[in-house]
Amino acid sequence: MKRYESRGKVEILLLRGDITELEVDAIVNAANSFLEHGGGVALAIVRKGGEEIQRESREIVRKLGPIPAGSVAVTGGGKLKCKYIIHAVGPRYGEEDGDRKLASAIEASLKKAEELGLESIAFPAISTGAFGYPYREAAEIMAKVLRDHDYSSVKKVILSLFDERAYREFERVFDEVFG
Ligand code: AR6
Repeated sequence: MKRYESRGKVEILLLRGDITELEVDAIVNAANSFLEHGGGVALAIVRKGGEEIQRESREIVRKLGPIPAGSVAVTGGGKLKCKYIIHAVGPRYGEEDGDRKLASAIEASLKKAEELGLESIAFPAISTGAFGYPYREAAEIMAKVLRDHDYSSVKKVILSLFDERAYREFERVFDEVFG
């Protein structure tokens, strides 16, 4: 575990492990535009949190259509130890405007948490699994958004890194940006 501070008042924690275990107000999911949670962290969230998360997700897409990369949708947390799941749609690595869309997905998650008046939020490394982003590039984008966000209700941001290499890459980048 490693602890940083953003803007002198917001705690940023890097943790190794499974995001579905965390007790926070909101867990961010690395979703696709159809909110079909078929693999990776999304599947882990539905497996542990229950099918209601998938059902609620489908209902959102049925009503609003697909969620574009860079945007978010919100469902309840099901059986997880969180009030909400913020489904953030990241870009696929190499797609047009990918970096901007990844930054936008992270910023939109934080904005949604502020809008809901939440204090704590946990992110996975969005787009670094099936969507192919190198950890280092994703970490640089994440660190900049967390540094520059205009915080209000959010006091604690956790980054949950699933494997050791992801953790090390994020730590290197976060040491540079926040150290
Ligand atoms: N806790 C924390 N991080 C995790 C967990 C977990 N339980 N499981 C995996 N990761 P991915 P993407 C890490 O593929 O690249 C899905 O099929 C994983 O090691 O989940 O944004 C969706 O439905 C990786 O570093 O998301 C979409 O179709 C990171 O989470 C698509 O994948 C993200 O990997 C989204 O692709």
